[in-house]
Amino acid sequence: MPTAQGLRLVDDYDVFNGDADGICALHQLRLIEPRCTRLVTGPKREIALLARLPPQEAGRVTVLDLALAQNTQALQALLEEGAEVLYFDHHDPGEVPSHPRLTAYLDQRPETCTSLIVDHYLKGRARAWAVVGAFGDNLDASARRAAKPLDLTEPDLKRLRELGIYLNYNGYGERLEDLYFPPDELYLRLRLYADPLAFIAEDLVFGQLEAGYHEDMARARSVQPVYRDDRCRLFILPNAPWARRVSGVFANALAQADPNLAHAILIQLDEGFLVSVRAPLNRPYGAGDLCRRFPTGGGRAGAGGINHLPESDYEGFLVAFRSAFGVFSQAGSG
Ligand SMILES: [Mn+2]
Repeated sequence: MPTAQGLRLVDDYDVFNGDADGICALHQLRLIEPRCTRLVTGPKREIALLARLPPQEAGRVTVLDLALAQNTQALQALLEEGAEVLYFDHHDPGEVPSHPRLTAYLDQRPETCTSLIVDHYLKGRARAWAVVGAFGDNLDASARRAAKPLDLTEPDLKRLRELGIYLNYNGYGERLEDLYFPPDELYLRLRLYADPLAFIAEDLVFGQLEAGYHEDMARARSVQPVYRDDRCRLFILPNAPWARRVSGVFANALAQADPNLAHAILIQLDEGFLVSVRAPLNRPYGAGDLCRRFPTGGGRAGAGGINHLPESDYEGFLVAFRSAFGVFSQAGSG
């Protein structure tokens, strides 16, 4: 429903990353501050979502879990046309525009995520969903810390962790057709639940994602690394929807199983590769920096990705990955 803002007819928008962290962050916010909005989202890798808004028709815009650096121009355009923007994120923001109508809660520390930033903003009033979002971003220690005051049993905590992983799993894939559920549909379904445990018990989403996750993970686990040393491993997955869906959660699972190792997961595309990098969980630095050395790369300290690594850059990437994390890397010898 458009509302009048001054003399403009505008809509309010919620713009969010289609992974667990983005979806849970929005859900927490709207549980406590309900608002009728248009939803803009996509697969996890679609980051530049602000450009989809019509600047002249945007009123209050809330942005969650999307790197500001990849949205700067669109953000400027929105602000110039009169939009009021509230921004929550934990990725590298680049240069943050200073504007009276922009309020930004940005925190790049590797132990936090957008759901936890929103949780802080809401003073913990939708905490259980923040826990799910943090588990989804593979931040187990932070999620467990946030869950302390909820006094959950270990089995319930484990279910919240699984929900985070499955929601995150659903967000991967290069295109919407790879996903089990479009992220906006997923959000609309979990929006009915203040308690994630009730969602798990009542909505069929959990069971469907659980089955898909285990099937895809079993396939991924049968793949052998093409490069390995004592500090890092590199896997190449085939050009298939299951591989695109599972790559991110597979990387997270590998990182948790061997927290001292760095991992790179490459998915074969028609030409080149889609890349996910995870720094060692015990030393969560350098992943984003490594990925940014390639034209379509980005990310944060602990986790990064390259949307398209041309075949001809493969050797260069392997060298860069090994020197960032491998046996002969500086960090490795230090
Ligand atoms: Mn996130």
